[in-house]
Amino acid sequence: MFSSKESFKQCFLKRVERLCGKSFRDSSTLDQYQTLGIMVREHISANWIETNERSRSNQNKQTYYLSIEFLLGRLLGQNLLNLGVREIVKEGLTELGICLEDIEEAEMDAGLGNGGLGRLAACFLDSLASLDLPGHGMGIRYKHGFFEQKIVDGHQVELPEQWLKHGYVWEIRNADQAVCVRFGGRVKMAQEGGRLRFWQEDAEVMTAVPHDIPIIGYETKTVNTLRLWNAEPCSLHHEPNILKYKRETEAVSECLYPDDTHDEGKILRLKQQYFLVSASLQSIVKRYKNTHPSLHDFHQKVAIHINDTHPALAVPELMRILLDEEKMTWDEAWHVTVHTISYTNHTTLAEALEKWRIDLIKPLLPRIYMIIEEINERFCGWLWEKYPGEWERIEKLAVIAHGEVKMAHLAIVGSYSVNGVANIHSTILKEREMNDFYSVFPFKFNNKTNGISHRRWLLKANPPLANLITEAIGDRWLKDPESLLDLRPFANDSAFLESFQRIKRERKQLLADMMKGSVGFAVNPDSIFDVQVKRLHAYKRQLLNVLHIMYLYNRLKEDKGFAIYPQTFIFGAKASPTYHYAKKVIKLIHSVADKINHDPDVRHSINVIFLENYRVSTAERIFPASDVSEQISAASKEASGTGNMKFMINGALTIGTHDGANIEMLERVGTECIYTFGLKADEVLDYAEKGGYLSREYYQHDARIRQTADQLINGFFEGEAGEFEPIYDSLIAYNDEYFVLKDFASYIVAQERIQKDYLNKRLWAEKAVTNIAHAGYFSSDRTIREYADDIWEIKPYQH
Ligand code: 26Q
Repeated sequence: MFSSKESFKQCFLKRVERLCGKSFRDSSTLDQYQTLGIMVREHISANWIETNERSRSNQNKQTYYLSIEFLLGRLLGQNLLNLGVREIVKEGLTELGICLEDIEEAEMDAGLGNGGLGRLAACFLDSLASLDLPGHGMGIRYKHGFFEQKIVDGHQVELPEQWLKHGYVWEIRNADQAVCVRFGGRVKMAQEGGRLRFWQEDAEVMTAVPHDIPIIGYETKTVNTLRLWNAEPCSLHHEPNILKYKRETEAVSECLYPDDTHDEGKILRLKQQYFLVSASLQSIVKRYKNTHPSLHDFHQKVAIHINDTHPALAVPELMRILLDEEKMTWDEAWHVTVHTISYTNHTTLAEALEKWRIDLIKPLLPRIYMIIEEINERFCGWLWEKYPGEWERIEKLAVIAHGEVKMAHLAIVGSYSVNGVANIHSTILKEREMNDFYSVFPFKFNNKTNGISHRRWLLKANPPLANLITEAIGDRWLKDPESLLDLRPFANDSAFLESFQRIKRERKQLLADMMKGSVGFAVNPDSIFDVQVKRLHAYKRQLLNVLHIMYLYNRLKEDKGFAIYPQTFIFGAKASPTYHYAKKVIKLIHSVADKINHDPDVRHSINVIFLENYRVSTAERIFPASDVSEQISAASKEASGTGNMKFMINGALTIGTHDGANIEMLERVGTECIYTFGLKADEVLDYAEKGGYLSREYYQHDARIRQTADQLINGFFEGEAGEFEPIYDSLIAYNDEYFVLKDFASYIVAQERIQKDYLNKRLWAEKAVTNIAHAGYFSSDRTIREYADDIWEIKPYQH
């Protein structure tokens, strides 16, 4: 059906009518999208079946990537590209008077994630399939993904997201493979054949129904699976109040939790975590048992990866299955578990390290809690032998302490590999945050620097730039991203540079057109597009960016001799609904934007734009249109960052701190091609250990800081009095935890370098192309190869 334009057209016309029950003329864009989706699904079905059969046969070792988030975005366009049929489809549709891009726009984003961690999981799935590796995702089919953001009078308002409202063509509901998940009840125990047997009684049972999404590799026959679990009532469960039971069950897969490091732990979140883990492990074990009666060699055929600690209950759940259902001894079960599970840490922020109070976890998961206790006791006993008498050290390492279960400790003790997501992050884990564990298990710790799917973030998001690159160096980079290094000589090639500049200008124009609708005025596409798009969080320091804009405004107003190259500052960010400080920063961005964009003295020099409802599909338009990428976290706080890589591969230059993967970008492109500034990670951490620095001194001694900080509270912004006081206080009264004022002067200098360099358009383009040439290392293909070789020990399918 995709073999030629003609056969596609015929097939498409026929299918629209059959599937939608209307004439082609009357079909809507949504009808056409759904038809095309079904055609793609049918087209790949033989390969999906084949990949599935191979994985069922358990000949190849399989990896399962457990994640509470998968931020897929849209799939149609990427699937067509990966199948190599996008051109045929596009031309065929054009002849039918339809624009493929319009059809692609009809797809809702699958936004089952907050940010970096969830999008990383999605990029990993693309790379696994594209490298023919046997790796599958497992997650939750949230009815509502990450909230939809509306801005009302400069304030964020959250609306429920509805990605399933028209159904979802990419999923197959496999009710026949449903499993039961049990909560609560009592643990029963009896002697049986010389050993203790445990089982649960009076538990609340729910059904986990898998919805499988095919993950189509780029120009390969591999079609892996993302299995998303839906929570549904179970006929086995006897409950007098059926409506209450139904409501409570469905709540488990109702909503994605915001990454709310400020919210108190919610029992429902714990339920979600166990639901994901228990359903996934049961289905993995079931599949393994098709071919292997015993689980003694399970770890040789199965690798289970936990994406942060959210699925860390995989450790006790696998133990439960091996002990209670497979009747293994503790030592056998522990050997299999620790050799099956591997763990990635994504943060060192103390407030983001998960802990669950015993009084929450014990009644909800009584058998799991017993097993965690046993793990803890054995681990502490082992530590006691290793460090006799060192109570303090043992207490720090324990899995259970002070009435709480520490999920990171459980994950480290119960796995064979613990990795950070960029060199500096892994070093901080080893030398500081997890140093005690590193002393105990040095062999578990390793680094896997993050990567992005270059096929989504360049090939799909920026076709003209992808074509230009292919014309220059051929298309090898699509499968071998590090061959983008072949572009290096083109950084001195005038024709190439001019084409690059033309494409960048076109992408900026498109973004300006898109913004016009929402911001109400035409942004100058020749201005510097300076962009910060990411979750809103104090450590990411959107505030530093805003204070710098306020400083520029003040200078432009006060000094008529001061001129700058026009710069448009673009923000996109969602704030967690209960994170009040973050919401104030969103309001501040709007207040600054309002003032500047309406001021005839400055609006031709600077503009400030806030893009509402930032998500994967808008990100795909933003990166190609950016000149400057803001990666300005307080050093040591951003584990890696992945947005930085998406900007880089689209030829934006980074202004950034020595943090996360920025450092590895700098190592590749050199100091001339990246604008670094600010404290180093060690400096930040050393200050933090001593209780911080004296921010008030910076306020007193730097007039630029004083002026902008005072403007937060002195009526400079009309409207609600005292609105930005909490921001002012965070800087002055609470000692500026994230070093905004300390890095301020250095940030201004870096911005001034940008202003100067941008004047030389040719030099700027050379730097941009150098960045693209070195971006191949940051492809998730490289990252996934490293996971496959060093952690999971999996090999590609031989088709
Ligand atoms: C915290 C407490 C209780 C429950 C949940 C959470 C929670 C949930 C989600 C904490 C953190 C997250 C998400 C974290 C995240 O997205 N981290 C980012 O991961 C990226 C991929 O590795 C990195 O590039 C970013 O640096 C990191 O911030």
